[in-house]
Amino acid sequence: MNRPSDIGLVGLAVMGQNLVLNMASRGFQVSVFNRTPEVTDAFVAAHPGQHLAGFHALDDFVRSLARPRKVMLMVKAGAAVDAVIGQLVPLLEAGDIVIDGGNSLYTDTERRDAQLAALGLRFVGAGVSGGEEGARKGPAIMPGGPDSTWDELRPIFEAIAARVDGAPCVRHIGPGGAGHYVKMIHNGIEYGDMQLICEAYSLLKAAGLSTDEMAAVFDRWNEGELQSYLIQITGRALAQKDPQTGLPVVDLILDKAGQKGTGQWTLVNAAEQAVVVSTINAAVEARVLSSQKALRVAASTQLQGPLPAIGGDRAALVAQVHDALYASKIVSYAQGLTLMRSMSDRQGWALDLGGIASIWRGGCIIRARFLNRITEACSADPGLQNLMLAPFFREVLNRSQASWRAVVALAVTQGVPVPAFSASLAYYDSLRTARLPANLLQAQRDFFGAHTYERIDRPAGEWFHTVWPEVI
Ligand code: NBP
Repeated sequence: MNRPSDIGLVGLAVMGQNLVLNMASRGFQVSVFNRTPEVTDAFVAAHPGQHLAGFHALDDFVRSLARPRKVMLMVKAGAAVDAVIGQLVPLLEAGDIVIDGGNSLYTDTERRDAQLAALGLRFVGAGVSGGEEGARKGPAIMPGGPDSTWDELRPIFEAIAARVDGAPCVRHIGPGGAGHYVKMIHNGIEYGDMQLICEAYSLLKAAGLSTDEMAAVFDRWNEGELQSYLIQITGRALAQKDPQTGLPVVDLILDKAGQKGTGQWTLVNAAEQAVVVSTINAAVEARVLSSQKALRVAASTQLQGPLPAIGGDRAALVAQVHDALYASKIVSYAQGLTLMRSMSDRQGWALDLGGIASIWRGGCIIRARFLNRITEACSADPGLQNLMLAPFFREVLNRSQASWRAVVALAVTQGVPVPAFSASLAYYDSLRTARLPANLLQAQRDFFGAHTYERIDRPAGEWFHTVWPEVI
């Protein structure tokens, strides 16, 4: 008989298997269970000599765990999580901990947290980022849930998480659904980063760079301020050749983007709080429009516009696109951080934004050199209202804005869609405009609805109404 297991994991698909192997490789004894028992058997058989114990019956699985029991779920988000919780609850005792490591919607996590707390059980929604490789070699982990669970989970999570400069990429994010919420924002930001990179690619392509030349550009960018996992894999993806045709694989991939919903969830939350996340919004909508391939093909023969063919100095264009990408990325992160701050205030979560940026430096898809700068900016000014006003980022934006404008203007005149570049630039310009045309908007509102307005020559909070001429 094995010693009691340190943790149990339910759900042996790609993420679950790799997390288990990660835990076992750190010396933890892990019990595993999968709805389809053949999967459990095959997994355990494929990894002899590891600290693994497979079970076909959930009660045996639960009995094998050290107390307080820690059961981590890596099953499909949604109904499967509720189904597994329903089966586990009668087998658990007060104080046991259920961890949902999937991409669950944070409101579901809040509901489950309350449901289990009422039964004396502890529930932790933990965002796990980094895909298959991250799960195996070290993900970024964003656990929420009650404070009391952190001491219990910390040794395991710190051991399996990615490390950057010796620090593990995990920290207790906050109570309830805070962990899954922050993972959702991480994914929203990931959508923005990916779309911005695709827009840069689209412009370079329109300027006639070959796929290999673009691969070299991304490789070079990965040596500088844009250094990040997504820039790195973009270079690698562009360089990849199809073995059958010898053509670049990217040229053979259908231009229809998929999505699983975390980007849309971010938009819904932003709308609920009236926080602008225009870059993420543009990224989500770009995926939606990409998926309407048949409509786009039909429209391409009916709606007129220039056929993109960007001439001129290529090296200069590459430098400008670099600046536009970096500046837009800063805007996207500024928006994501603003959204997290707003939610933190609303929920009383006390999110540590600098700390969150620091755990995103390793393991996860958006890992990037510049996250250090976000951590620095947040610690230098904990009350920072907008990342774009932190000295480091303000300086980058000020020095990039001319190139950024040139790139967006060029894209517009050439008919190259750059929704995320242009949404980011519009946010930048709106933020730096001391007097927006909302004076006219207020006049319109007062005209048709007597909504009243404040005046620039009177103290704030005094409201006025004009008797406007009648319109028939
Ligand atoms: P999937 O999301 O594909 O889920 C498959 C697992 O869920 C299998 O173990 C399956 O068991 C189990 N399952 C299902 Br489906 N319905 C069940 C039910 N009613 N009762 C019990 N088990 C059930 O796996 P994944 O791709 O490894 O992802 C796991 C979680 O991690 C998801 O929430 C995902 O969004 C998240 N995530 C994934 C990635 C990634 O790169 N894949 C990255 C980060 C986070 P079966 O074998 O019996 O069908």
